[in-house]
Amino acid sequence: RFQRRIRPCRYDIDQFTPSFMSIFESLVPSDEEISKQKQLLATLSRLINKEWPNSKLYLYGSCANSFGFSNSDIDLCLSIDEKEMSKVDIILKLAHILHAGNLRNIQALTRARVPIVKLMDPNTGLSCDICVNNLLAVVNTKLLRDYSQIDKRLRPLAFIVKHWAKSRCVNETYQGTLSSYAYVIMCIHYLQSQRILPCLQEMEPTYYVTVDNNICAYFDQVDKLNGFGAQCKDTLSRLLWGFFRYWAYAHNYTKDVISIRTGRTISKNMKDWTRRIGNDRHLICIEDPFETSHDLGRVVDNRSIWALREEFERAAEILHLDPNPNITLFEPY
Ligand code: 3AT
Ligand code: MG
Repeated sequence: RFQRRIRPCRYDIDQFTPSFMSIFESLVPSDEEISKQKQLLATLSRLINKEWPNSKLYLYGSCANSFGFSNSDIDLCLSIDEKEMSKVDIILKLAHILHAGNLRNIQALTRARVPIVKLMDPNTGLSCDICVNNLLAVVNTKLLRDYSQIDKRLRPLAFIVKHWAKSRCVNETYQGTLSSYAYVIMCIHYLQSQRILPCLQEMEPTYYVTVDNNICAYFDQVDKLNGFGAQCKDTLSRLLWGFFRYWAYAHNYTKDVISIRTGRTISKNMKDWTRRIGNDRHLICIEDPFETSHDLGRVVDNRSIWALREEFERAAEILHLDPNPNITLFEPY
């Protein structure tokens, strides 16, 4: 059913690039919003450092990886070395510290898979989640941001894909579809396959950290890679079409794992991701770049895999045939 369709190619696809670019521009946060985020980070750091002078607060996720929409919540991570305290105790104490500052709606969610404190800052109007010692997320945030600086087509591509996923309700991990983080990795993989992006983890490392026994090393002097993808002249709309065609017709769901760590696909066999183990079904396999035993597609189940693949196919068809792909692609599900 997902056989490759042989059709004449569409010659006018590039004409839609300006309209996709304006959608991208409408989603990007303003400078004012970014300075509010920094202000909130400074306020909270000051408050927390009074109590824990050796701790450090990091921005991570979409507000720091360059793939964040305007008005999204802020993700923060508190790095702290408190051997005597459990994560839950740290969360509870953190909530207590924040109560003493002028912050609102403070909630400590200690039973969540990743325990967090939620809060709202009345000065900036921003809401945020603070987790504790989740440093891999801080490092993968940096990797994504570094990739976005190499070729200026990655950011708009990932924004449009995220916007499509949100409009079509396939960006909901609790319903078996993929996280924003997974979609950005899928975009990086596609651009690596088109030689628009290099594979930073295969190059001589200039950045090196170890987090919870995971070695995170890669070439991070991305200013030296300017012009890397210049050979390929594909515009945004052509890349979008290629991205969806890849996930609709070209990816081998039975055998392959996408891996931006290696810059190619690797076999499910090699990772022993061929059977269901517990809740990990491995129906669409997306290797985390640092936590390599982690399949970002593990949330996908027998039902949602078909919903996802139908959406990839719909998107590919729209980009192929629809007279107004810049509108139809995002029609609410
Ligand atoms: P939105 O704009 O909020 O949709 P986001 O970039 O904040 O997107 P997520 O909410 O998916 O993305 O994730 C927030 C960050 O948490 C991104 C990444 O640094 C980390 N992260 C998310 N999912 C995983 C995962 N499965 N494994 C490791 N890190 C993850
Ligand atoms: Mg988020």
